[in-house]
Formats: sequence, structure tokens, C-alpha cells
Amino acid sequence: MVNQQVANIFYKIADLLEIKGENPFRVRAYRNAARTIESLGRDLSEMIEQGKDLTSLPGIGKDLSEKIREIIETGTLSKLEELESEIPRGLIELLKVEGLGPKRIKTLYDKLGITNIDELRKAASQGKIRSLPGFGKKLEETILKGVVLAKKEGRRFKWSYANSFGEELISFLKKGPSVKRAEIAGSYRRKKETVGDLDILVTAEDPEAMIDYFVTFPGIKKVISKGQTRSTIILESDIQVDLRAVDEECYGSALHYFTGSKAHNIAIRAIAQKKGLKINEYGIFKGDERISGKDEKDVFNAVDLPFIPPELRENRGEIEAAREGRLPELVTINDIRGDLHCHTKWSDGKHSVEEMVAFSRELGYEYVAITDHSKRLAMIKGLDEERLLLQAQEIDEIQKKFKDIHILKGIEVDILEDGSLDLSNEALKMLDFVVAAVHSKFKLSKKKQTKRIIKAMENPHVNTIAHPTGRLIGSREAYEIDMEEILRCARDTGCFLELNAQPDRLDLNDINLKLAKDMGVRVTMGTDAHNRDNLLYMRFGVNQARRGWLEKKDIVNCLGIKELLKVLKK
Ligand code: DGT
Ligand code: CA
Ligand code: CA
Repeated sequence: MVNQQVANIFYKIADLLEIKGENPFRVRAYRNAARTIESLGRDLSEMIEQGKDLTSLPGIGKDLSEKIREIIETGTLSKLEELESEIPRGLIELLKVEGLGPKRIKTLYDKLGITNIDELRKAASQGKIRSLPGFGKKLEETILKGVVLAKKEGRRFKWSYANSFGEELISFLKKGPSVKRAEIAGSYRRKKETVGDLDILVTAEDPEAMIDYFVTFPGIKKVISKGQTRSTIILESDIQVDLRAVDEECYGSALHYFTGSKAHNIAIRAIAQKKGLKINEYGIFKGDERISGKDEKDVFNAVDLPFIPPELRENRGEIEAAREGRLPELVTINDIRGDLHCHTKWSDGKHSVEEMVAFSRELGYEYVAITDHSKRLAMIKGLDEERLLLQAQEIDEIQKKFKDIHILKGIEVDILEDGSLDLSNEALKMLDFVVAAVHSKFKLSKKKQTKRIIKAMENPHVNTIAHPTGRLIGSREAYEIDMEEILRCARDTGCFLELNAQPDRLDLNDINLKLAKDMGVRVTMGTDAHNRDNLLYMRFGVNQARRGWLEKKDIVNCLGIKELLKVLKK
């Protein structure tokens, strides 16, 4: 896997050099090296570890072997970053458009000054591209289609981002003339961690007037289409919104249909068919007669199922569970009794311990764990053993001022490369709650990364593993680990795994949460707050927990302080 990552970086460099118009021999050298690496039977990181000379590989000279070493040690390559900063971002994104490679991108730039997808679409639709050397009418058509796809695929928005704009739009709509109901369906309603677009359903006495009103929303960048019952717009925030007016009589079946997921819809429709019914966005039909569809529960009634919460509608077993009466009673934000991961001024947080505790109390929490970084992160004032003691003393003082919230003394301790921890066991022993985290060496092999984390979990003082896969939504892939092995270790050691509620982490994800639940492993939830307001991220974590089928009993934060302290003793 490491090999593929190295090869991908080399391919990317070759593309960028070519866009820049650099020496074709250098371009070819990178591509050849990438190919060699891809088809190599051995793991590059192991070769380096064993002190093997990489220049013995075909096409790898001294320079490239140094670069391979850099990628394996740091996970990235300064040369790549340099190139990416020199070339306009939009130009690099053109690589995603079907029909375009670096050579053609360079031509588009040189001849037409095109630097991004929008300019490309414009030029293509004006017929300016077909006459360029190496293009043609057919290719121009391919590019036009490719542009639409690249835009659609390239842009997914974090749920939290869509949330702020979506809710604003809904409250605007509800103030509109003749509007009765307005609701966001689609992946947004299923609380998926990212959404492609927003699908809004509205009922209105006068749909046309409603749509006239809709397109006056101040946050609109562009109206794509506007009909009698449908309209599509792009918001200033770049999110696309599809709005549909539907009849009151079929609102429920439309809501079900447009909530999806598609896979869930198809499965439900198949059950209906067996019963001689037809279900679609217009209602539930027996023959040509509409028998119901006003409320969403009509759809489930028609197929003899209880209501299935939107978060579960992925056709991942929810229909079987519903049929067998074992749908989970999903956790809600009100079930969460404390936050188990936050930072203060002691390391890289913005607020003091006292401010964080006071705000947690305002949220109605019974407890909060203060978990600043450990010393390896020196640049952000990670705590060493000595400062940890001082912080503990401060917490004792602050605790005296708060009668109704319990402050847990904690740390987010770094897991070093070999799985040992950044602080001594003596220091960790005095804490109530130890979160261990990987913040470096993301590119270790799966085997090593798994071993590293398991070793940390086996430490008797470690209570949970923060953001266990390290992924950042839309910007960093998860590092490679054997999740099942880690979950087994969690079960055996009594170490928990975290569901980190930061909107760009949401780590563990829905699939892994369900896996944890099925294997009998509980999770701890933490906002990883770096300021007071971040404590509100908990609701994003709860969304993800619900998508992972979690109930109160699956989440450590749903325990009262007494039971919590009990389960923290491993
Ligand atoms: P997204 O926007 O990519 O995050 O995902 P969704 O799930 O919001 O998908 P979208 O916006 O393409 O369509 C909204 C819903 O409409 C989708 O969840 C289910 C329904 N839907 C769309 N196309 C089909 C289809 O071909 N068959 C069925 N049964 N349902 C569909
Ligand atoms: Ca959607
Ligand atoms: Ca849509």
C-alpha cells in the first residue's frame, strides 16, 4: 500500500511538470519510476528499514531514492507541495475532467488562458475548444460532459457546513407566501457525514408563487432552473439545492422517496411489489388507486414495517431489523451526560479550564474531561509530567467552585511510533481519564500501525483511543489499521474507542461504529473542543452515532458519573 502511495505522488508530479511544460525527460523519469514502484513485489518501507539500496531498482537514481525516503518518513513530498503552490489550483483540478490530460491542459492554458473548470465549460460550450491542436468536436463534447461529472463528484460538503446554510434557507422558505411545509430530505436528512446537494420538499397552496419567492433568497449565487413545481439553484456557499413542490396528499411518500437512500428505496419497493402494491414519490398504489401516502409512516405501514429512522436507511440491515422488531433505540443529544475530550489554554485550547468547565455546566453536563496534549507536541505547549501536575492542582481548586459538575483530570497522550506513550505510567496513573492518540507516522504499514495502537490499548491506564483512524473528511485518508483486530483488543482490555465529534473528523465513522457495536465494544464521545463553542460539536457526533446504530448502552458518555468512574478502572 505504501508503494501505491509513493507511485501516486510520482504520477502527480509528472502531471504537474507536464502542465508546467518542463523537460519531457524529467516527466518520463517520474512516470517510469512510478510504474516500477507499482509493480514492485516488495514493500518500500521495509526495504528502507533493512538498509537496502533503492538505486538498484530500475529507473530509480539517487534523487528519486531520496524522494522515496522523504515520502515514507513524512507522508508527503516537499517537491509536490512546491509544484502545487506554483500552479493554479483550478488548473490542477482539470485533471479530473474526462478527456483531459496534462498536455491538453497546458494547451488550454497557453491558447485560451483557461485556469479552472468554469472557464473550461464556458469555452467548450462556445465551441472554442474543437479547433485547438489535438482536440476536435468529439473531444469537446466529451469534455463538456466530463465537466459536469467532475463538478458533481469533486464537491461534497460536510454535513455541518450544509447544516448552517440549509437551515437558513428552510426558515426563509417557511416565511414565504402560502408555504405549509418545508423540509430537507436526501442524505442531509439521513445525517450523512457529507452531502452532495440539498433536496428540499415543500407543500404550498400556490407552488408557482412559492418558487418565485424561493429564488429571491439572498444567499443565491445562481439560478440553474425555475419551473412550476421545481427549481434548482446554487447557493453562495456553492451548495446546490433542488427544490420540489409536492401535493399535501403525497407528501409522506415524496419525503420517503427523496430521503433515500436509493438502495433503501429499492428494497422497500421490492417488498411492496410482492404484496401487489406500488410505492413511488406520488403515493402508495393498489392498481391505479392511490391508497395512502400523506404521511411518511404510510409507506412503512404499507410494507408492514415500523418507522425506520432516516439515519438507518442505507439498506445495511435496517429492513431486516425492522421486520424482526430489533431496530435500535437511537441515542439522542439529551442522553449525553458529559464530554470526554477537550483542550484548554494549557496546550492549544483558547479558553481556560474554568471557562471550559463553566460552559460544560451550562450545557447541562454532569462531567467533563480535560484532556490537553502531551509533551511531544512541543510547539503547542504539550504537557510534560511536571505541568500535568500543576494542571491537576489547578483542577482541584476549580473543582471546589463547581458543586454540580465533576471535572475529570485527563490527557490526550501521544502514541509514539513503537506504541509506547509520551508520558510515564506514574504520571498517567494519577489521572481519571487517559485518551491516547496517533499524531504522527500516519504511513506505517497496516501491520505496524495496528500493533502500535494495540500496544497503547494494552497500557492499563489508557481508557480510549482518540480519532482511531486519523482520517480528515475530504482531506486526509484514514491510516491503515486492522479495525477488527483493534476492536477485539478493545473487548479484551476494556479500552474504549472514541467517536470524535469534530465535524471534519467524525471518527469512528458509521460503518466502524456499527462494527464496534456488533462486537460489543462501547465508544467514548468527545468534541475535541479547542474553544468553548466547539463543545457544541457534540450534536455532530450524535448524528454519526445514530448512523452507526448506537444506543445509550453503547456509549460511555451516557453513564452517570458513578458508573463512569467504575468503567474507567480497566
Ligand atoms: P447526495 O446528494 O449525493 O449526498 O445523496 P442523496 O442520497 O441525497 O442523493 P440525491 O440527491 O441524488 O437524491 C435524493 C434522493 O432521491 C435519494 O436519496 C433517493 C432518491 N433517488 C434519487 N434517484 C433515485 C433513483 O433512481 N431511484 C430511487 N429509488 N430513488 C432515487
Ligand atoms: Ca442530495
Ligand atoms: Ca439531489
